[in-house]
Amino acid sequence: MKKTLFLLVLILFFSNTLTAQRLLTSINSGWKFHQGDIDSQVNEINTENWEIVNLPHTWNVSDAFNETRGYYRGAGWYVKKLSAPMDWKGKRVFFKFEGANQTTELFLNGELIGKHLGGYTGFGFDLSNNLKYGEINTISVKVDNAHDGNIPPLRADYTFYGGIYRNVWLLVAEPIHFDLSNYASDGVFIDTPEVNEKKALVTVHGSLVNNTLDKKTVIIETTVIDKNNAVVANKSSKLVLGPNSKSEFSLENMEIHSPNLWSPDNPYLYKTITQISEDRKNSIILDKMVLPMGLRWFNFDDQNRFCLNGKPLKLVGASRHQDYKNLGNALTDDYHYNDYKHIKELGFNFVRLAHYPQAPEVYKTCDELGLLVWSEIPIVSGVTVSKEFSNNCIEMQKEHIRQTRNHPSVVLYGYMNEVIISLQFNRRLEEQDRQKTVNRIIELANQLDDLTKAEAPDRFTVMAMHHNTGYNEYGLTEIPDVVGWNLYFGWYYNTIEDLGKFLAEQHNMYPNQRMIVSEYGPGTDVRIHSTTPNATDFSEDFQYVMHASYLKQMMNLPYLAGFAAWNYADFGSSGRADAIPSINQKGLVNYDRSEKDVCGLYRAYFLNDPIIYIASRNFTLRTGIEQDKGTGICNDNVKIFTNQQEIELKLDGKVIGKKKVTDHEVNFNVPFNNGKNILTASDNNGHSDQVTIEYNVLPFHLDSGGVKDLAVNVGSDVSFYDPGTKVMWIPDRQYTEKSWGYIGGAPYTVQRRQLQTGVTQNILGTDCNPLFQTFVEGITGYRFDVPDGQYKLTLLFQEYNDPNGRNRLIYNLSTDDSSKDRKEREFDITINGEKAISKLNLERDYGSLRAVTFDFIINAENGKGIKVNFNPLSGVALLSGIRITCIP
Ligand code: GCB
Repeated sequence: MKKTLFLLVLILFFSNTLTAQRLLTSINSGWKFHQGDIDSQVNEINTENWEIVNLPHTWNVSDAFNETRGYYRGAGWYVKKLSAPMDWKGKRVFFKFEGANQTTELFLNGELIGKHLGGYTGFGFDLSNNLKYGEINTISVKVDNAHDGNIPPLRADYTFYGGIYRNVWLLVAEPIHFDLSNYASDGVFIDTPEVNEKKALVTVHGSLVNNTLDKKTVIIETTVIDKNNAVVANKSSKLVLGPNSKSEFSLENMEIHSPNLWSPDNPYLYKTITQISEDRKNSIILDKMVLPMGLRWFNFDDQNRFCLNGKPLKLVGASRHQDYKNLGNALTDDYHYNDYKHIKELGFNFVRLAHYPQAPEVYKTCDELGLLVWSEIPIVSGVTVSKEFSNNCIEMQKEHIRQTRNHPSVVLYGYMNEVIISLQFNRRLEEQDRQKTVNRIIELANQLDDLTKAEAPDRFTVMAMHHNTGYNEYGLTEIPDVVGWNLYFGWYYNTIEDLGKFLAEQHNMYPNQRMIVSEYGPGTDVRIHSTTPNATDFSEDFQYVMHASYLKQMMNLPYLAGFAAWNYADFGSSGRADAIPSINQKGLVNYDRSEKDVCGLYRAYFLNDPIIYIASRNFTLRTGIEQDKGTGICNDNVKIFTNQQEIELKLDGKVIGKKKVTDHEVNFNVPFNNGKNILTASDNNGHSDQVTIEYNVLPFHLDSGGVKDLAVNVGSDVSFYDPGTKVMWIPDRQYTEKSWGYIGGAPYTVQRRQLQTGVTQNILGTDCNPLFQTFVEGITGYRFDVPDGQYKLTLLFQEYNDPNGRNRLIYNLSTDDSSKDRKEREFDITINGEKAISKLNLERDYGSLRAVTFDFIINAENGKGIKVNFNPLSGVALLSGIRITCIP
């Protein structure tokens, strides 16, 4: 028996030498590219002055992030020469695109070969009938990312980068081959109709194409091998293929005993090798498809829990967008791989590929690493009531499923995200139209659900919904197998604790509903820290608070099948004006994948290896005010995330305390000294973590001297660190004697869904939005009671009145009308009694929403310190930031 197995393996491996088979080559390098449409016939394009680019490529790498609103959405052309050798004649030659956004037309030697709609699924064009063999051919590809009301997504909180942003492949197959025209799928499908600990049944099916003019008899054979290359199942059958025909095949119920089950802890992959050969002795292999296969089964139990291989498994994960700092969405495979590897390293077992099908590498990686996948098509925020739109959605879902269903990692297929949100925010819509749209959404959801179940009967369907009663009222929650709730309690609305209440209510109303929290998390900027974190301040501290509470609540709800944090990484969203413009900052990691401290919390929750993590990696330079005069010590909180029971903290080798851990977190009040402070946290088993914090302890009173640089984030209670200049802008305060602070006025706040400090508009001319977005309005003075000497004084301003209104993003859920009806302001500034600026009118002189900075060299004399006065001539004065540096 062993001998036969060995022989089979040998045959399989050496069979390569006996094959004709397909050629698969990437065609990524050296494309000629032109942004814009062309004004000539396609066969007359002159590419002489075109740029040369490599794929993956997008044309929106910079303009989606610059200060001008919007980004290029239109046509772009790519041209490439292709030499087609004579021996390709009679074979099938395909160009396969893994994805291009969003409509793609391919021309061969000037002739249109095909068009594909949709930016996130793969597609292929058959060039065989039009190629000039033995000659150089010209491939011209027009890609267009202009808005198209009939192609989803219509509107969403992410940037729709245009271009051929995924790999392109040339595929040359023998005249007899696996079907290449089945929605750009493998053409070979693996089903596992039965899997349990004792046995698995595997069925491999698909279609064969005979492009010859002859009737052919072929053998189709599948061999399943394990990781040691041992054959564990094999089946073959003979097929007679008519001339120029397509025939289906199915090799059913191959039995594998005691299968090695695939799971996040054991992502064991078998290989299925399916090949076509002619039915004669020593025949060569005509086509061969090697596909990884994972054997597992999953379901939801009667308590709505997700179960894998018979055991409940809470789905803990994150969503991920496919873009990256300075690359847009044009990522090579390694970037995709690294992201999912990182996600796995954070302790997750689940990913939501929001909001669209991702690159083939992603599914492959998830199979290999053991990440359970929710994959979806991008019907985001709304639909167009048109036949074309619905048809495009249906085609997209078919492509999506056929291209990904062989991946064992995929357990959930989704088709809509917050699909009624546009209705909620479109108050002008007539009732009749609203109803029409709702009806269409329901109809389309049902169609897509049926389609998904028909295409992938062994997966569950899912839809992501936002906090809105409409989903229950319209019956949308009853269509998919699983309801995903995108919930931002404590960020966009209500309080953090309302999360659990909402889920409990929903569970009481619909006790059989399977639920996943499919999004949650606050916007977070690692430059911002706060000792009083609150919603909308973008501090890392608020990110811990919100994630910690959500985690605790979600882990304690047994009927909640799982959750996915929004988002694994910060991502491009050109309409946003958060702390970093054009970026949605809800990531657990930054846009360049450097970690935010909250990653430590997830590791502590979900990894088994000992984790001790001092949450201060992005806050190692701190500034604070001496607690009591003359002590030189500043008490500050330090948070530690851990999966250990008890943690001891030392400062410079001296024990600060030892504390029991609750909910994976422990806090210490640390008496920091001016200068370097070494913190060491350890458990009782010798595991530890160490961080050095450079503390700048400011004296209780300024008049005693010693302050060289004092920068204040005026109108804000958060500190802002500018990594460019390395300046720490500390929280503001009202003036008290011998110290510093503002006089008159108040920090600007606006009541949106939450009370927000500052404006949520992009500030031009700076990388430091948070510094300028917050300010004191109505300010009359600012004082620093510093000793005599020469100083540089810097004043920071911006005018928030935007006469053109602003492009509101629905996800900001903001009702900011602060710019309405405000009088133009004009004010004088005096410094130590001397007029420094006359009639400053920011709007008139600089325009609104622009960072304006003034430096002054001044003297503090006669113990009077520095006094800045703001004297309004019209309206009230404001100030965004102030800094003094001592000139030695
Ligand atoms: C949502 C959307 C997602 C947004 C997110 C946010 O509910 O589904 O696309 O990016 O909120 O950050 O507001």
